[in-house]
Order: sequence, then C-alpha cells, then structure tokens
Amino acid sequence: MPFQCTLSDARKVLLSLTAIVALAGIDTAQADVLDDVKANGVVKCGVTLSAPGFSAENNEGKREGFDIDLCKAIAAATLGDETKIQLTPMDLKTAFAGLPTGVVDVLTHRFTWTQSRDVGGLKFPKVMFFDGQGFVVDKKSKANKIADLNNATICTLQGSTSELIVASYFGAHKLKYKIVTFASAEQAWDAFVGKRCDTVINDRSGLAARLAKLTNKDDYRVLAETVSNEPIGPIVAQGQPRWEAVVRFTLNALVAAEELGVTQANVDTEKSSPNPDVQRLLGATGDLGTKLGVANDYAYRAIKAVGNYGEVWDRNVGPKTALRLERGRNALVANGGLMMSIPIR
Ligand SMILES: N[C@@H](CCC(=O)N[C@@H](CS)C(=O)NCC(=O)O)C(=O)O
Repeated sequence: MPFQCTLSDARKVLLSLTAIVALAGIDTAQADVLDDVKANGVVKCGVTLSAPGFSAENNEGKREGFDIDLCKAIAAATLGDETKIQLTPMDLKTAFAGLPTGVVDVLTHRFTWTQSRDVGGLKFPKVMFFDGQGFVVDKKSKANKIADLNNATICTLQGSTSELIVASYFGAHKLKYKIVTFASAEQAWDAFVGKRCDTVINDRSGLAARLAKLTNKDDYRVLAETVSNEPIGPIVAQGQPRWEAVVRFTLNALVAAEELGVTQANVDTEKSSPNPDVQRLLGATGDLGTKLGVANDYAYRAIKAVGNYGEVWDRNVGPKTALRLERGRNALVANGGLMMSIPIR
C-alpha cells in the first residue's frame, strides 16, 4: 500500500539520519526532562514572585501556596518525596524563557493558556484554575461597572494577557483609556495605591491575592464584571511528552481524588477501597503509573503529600484564608463547576 510504503521510507530516512548524527557524536536530542528530574533528584519549579495563596513566604520564611503545593505534588509523584523541590520566583518576562533552557522544569505559576503561548513553545498540561480578569478601583471611585472606566488610566503587567484584553474590550465598547505597563505586579500596585492609575486589571484571583497583602484592603473594591476567561495551569516546555504527561496526571490525580472522596487523611485506608476507580487511581490495581514512567502509586504519593484538589484550594485560597475565594467555576462538575478529571482508565 502506498501509505505504508511512504511511512516505512520516511522511517528509513529518519533512522539513517539518526545513525549519521550518532556516529558524528552530535547530540541533537533534547534531554528528557523526566529522566533529568529523576537523575537530579529534584523538581525545579518556577513560581510567582509574591502572591499570597499562590506563592509567598510565610512567617518562617518558607514559601507556601497553590503554586508550591502543585510543585510538591509533582515531586512526590516523581521522586516519592515532596520536599525535593527547588523554587525559583520568576516574573512574567523571565518565566517563559526558563523552560526551554532547563532553568526550571515546570512553571506552576498562574499563567493563562492561550493559543499564542501554546503554539509558541509552551505546553499547558491541564487547567488548574479557571479564572477571569477583573478591575480593582478605589472604594471612593465613581466606577461601578467597566463602562464607567472610560478615560481611565489602567495599570497592568508587561507581557500579561491583560494588555490585549483591555485593547479588545475597550475598543469594542468604544471606551477610551490609557494603559501603563509595569515589569512586576508590585510596581503596578504601587502606582495604583499611589493614585497614578485609576485601576489595575489582573486575574480576579491575582487581585484577591494582592488585596490580601494590604492592611487597608477595605479601601478598594473589585468591579463585579469579569472581562475575560483565563484558564490557568502549569506549563512545561514543548517536546517533552513524558514530562508533560507526568505534570498533567499529577494535577489530574488531585482532582480525581476529590471526585472520589479520597483525602490526605484517608488515602492510606482508601488504598484497600473496594471501589475499582479508587484502586486504579491509587495504583493498587493496573499499571497506569508505571506506564507514565513513575511509580505505580504516584497518585497516592501526591495526594498523601498535599491532599486532593479541594483540600489544596481550601488551605491556600478558600473561604477561611485571607483570599476568601469561593470555588465558583472551580467547583467539580458534579457540583456545578468546570473542574473535572481526565478518566483514570
Ligand atoms: N493570567 C495572566 C496574568 C498573569 C499574572 O499577572 N501573573 C503574575 C505575575 S507572574 C501576577 O502578576 N500576579 C499577581 C501578583 O503577583 O500580585 C497571564 O497569564 O498573562
């Protein structure tokens, strides 16, 4: 058949090329990140500079938050030890460049999955947080809706999704604005608090994180309208399918655990659960973990380290934290939200 013929010819060419390259001692192959992580015994995570609930230092100077828990879960799944992490705080400009060069293995940052980032060499294994952007204003501002921001000076971050969102929304609604961009959220907020801009646009969770840092957070309010969809998730470099799958299914395991009622506290007893879905998730049956290139009980290890998705949420950003975020869109599909696991089959 011509189709088969073409395929085998192509393979022959590829094989001879590989042989030539090997003989010449040229190392064309990108290193395999999963192999590197195992060899190095550490998962290198790029995290947000300082956003409470996501990545910020606690009173003991240790970073904690959603970003950090995901990093720990990946280390537990890959290396069997959630402490084997190396955290690199990175801003928007440096973060993306750190992946192909191997400065970091994964960004557990709060970056939005967009088409241009995806085709531009960044791979988003799974959505971790369904967000949307909003505007924060001074409590005394006359703005109650986005239309009231006509002629506003808007502060935001260079290279973030916000610049295009503002241009599209304000353009479509024939609103005038002046945008001022900053290298860091810190600088954008300093300008806003110093009244050099009327508003800051960012992911609503990002605004909540910033407000949580302020002692006078009640002097500000976030407008009710959400201006965009921001599917946010970890990022890996392109061309690393094994590593991408490990990150995807580690995050997925946390969501599946919540769906199946498996928690950090009951994960040991759940290992002998009669539920076949729980058995497969925790690696008591099947070989899904082994096929992923990690221990068969990788999900058990991740859940044991950080708990299920709901537990990670509650601990870092939930109603009892300074961010006070309701699950909203991030509730499980079973509870009316958008969060679901890829089937563990
Ligand atoms: N989701 C948007 C915004 C990302 C964003 O703003 N991220 C971080 C910086 S890396 C941030 O500024 N967070 C708010 C903060 O740190 O206060 C995007 O992907 O462009």
